[in-house]
Amino acid sequence: MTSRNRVHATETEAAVSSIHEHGFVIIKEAVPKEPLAVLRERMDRDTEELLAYCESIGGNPRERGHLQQGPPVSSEYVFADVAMNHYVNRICNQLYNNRPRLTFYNGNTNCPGSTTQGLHMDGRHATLAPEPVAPTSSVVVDIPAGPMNKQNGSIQIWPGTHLVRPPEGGPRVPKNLEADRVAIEPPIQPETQVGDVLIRDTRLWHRGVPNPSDRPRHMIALIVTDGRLPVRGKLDFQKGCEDALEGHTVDSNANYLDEEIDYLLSPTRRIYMSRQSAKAEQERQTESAKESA
Ligand SMILES: O=C(O)CCC(=O)C(=O)O
Repeated sequence: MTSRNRVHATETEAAVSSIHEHGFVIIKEAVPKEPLAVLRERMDRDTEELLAYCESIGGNPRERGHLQQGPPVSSEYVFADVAMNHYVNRICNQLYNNRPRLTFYNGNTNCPGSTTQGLHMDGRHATLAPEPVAPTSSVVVDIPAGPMNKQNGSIQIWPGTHLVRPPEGGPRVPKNLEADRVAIEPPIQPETQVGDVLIRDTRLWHRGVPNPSDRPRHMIALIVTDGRLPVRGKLDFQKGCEDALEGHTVDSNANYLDEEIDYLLSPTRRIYMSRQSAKAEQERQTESAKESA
C-alpha cells in the first residue's frame, strides 16, 4: 500500500463511520469543477422547459418549486467523474463489501419561490420493531451543480435519523416525531462548494426548503445500493455512455439505448399520471359511497 493509498483508506473509513453514525458525510472537492459547469448550464436551460411543461399540466405535481430534474443521459453530459466518482465509489465499496450498484440517476432542482416539503426519507426501513434497525444498504449521492447554501435553498437534513424508525418504517415522517427529534438534535442545512458531495443514508430524514435566491439550485442525485439486494430495474442511458459508466468498481446497472430518451419530462409526467389516477380513484370511491348511502 502506498502512502497516498493509506491516506485514502483512512479517509474512506472515516466517511463510512460517519454514514453509519450520523447518516451522512460530505466529501470536499470530490468532483472536478468543469463537468459540473457544463451540467449546470444545461440544467438551467432544461429547468425552463420543465417549468413550461408543469405549467401545461396545471402546475408541478410535486410540491411548489421542487422539480424532479435529472441531467441528460447522453454521452456529452454523462461524466465518469460525476456518475462513477472515484471517492464515492471507494466509500460505497467499503460500505457494501465490494458489491455496490447504481440504482438511480436523476436529481432535484429547487426553484426560487419554492415551498417547504413534508419531512420524508427516500427509502424505507427494511425492518420494523421489535427487529433491530438494519445497517445502511442504500445511499443517496447528492452532487450540487453549483454552490449550495442557505441562501439558495440547501437541502435540510436531520443528523442521526437514519436510526430513528417511524412506526410504519417510512417514507413519510409523522409530524409528531419532529419536536422530539429537534430536542435531541436539530436539523441542519449543509453548505457546500462546487465539487463537494453529500452522501446520505436513504433513510435519513430530510426535506426541500424555500430557495430565497433568484436562480434554480440543481442537485444531481444518484442512489448506490448494496448489490446483494435484488435488482429492481435497469437505468436507461444512451449508447455512447459506456465509456463513462463501465469499468469502475460500482456496477452501472445500465441499459444502453440507441434512441432518444425523455430524461427531462418523463419523471414528472409519471408523477402527474399517478396523481391523476389516485384522484380519479378517490372520486370513484366517493361517488359509490354516496350511491350506497
Ligand atoms: O432539493 C432538495 O433540497 C430536497 C428535495 C427532496 O428531498 C425531494 O424533492 O424529495
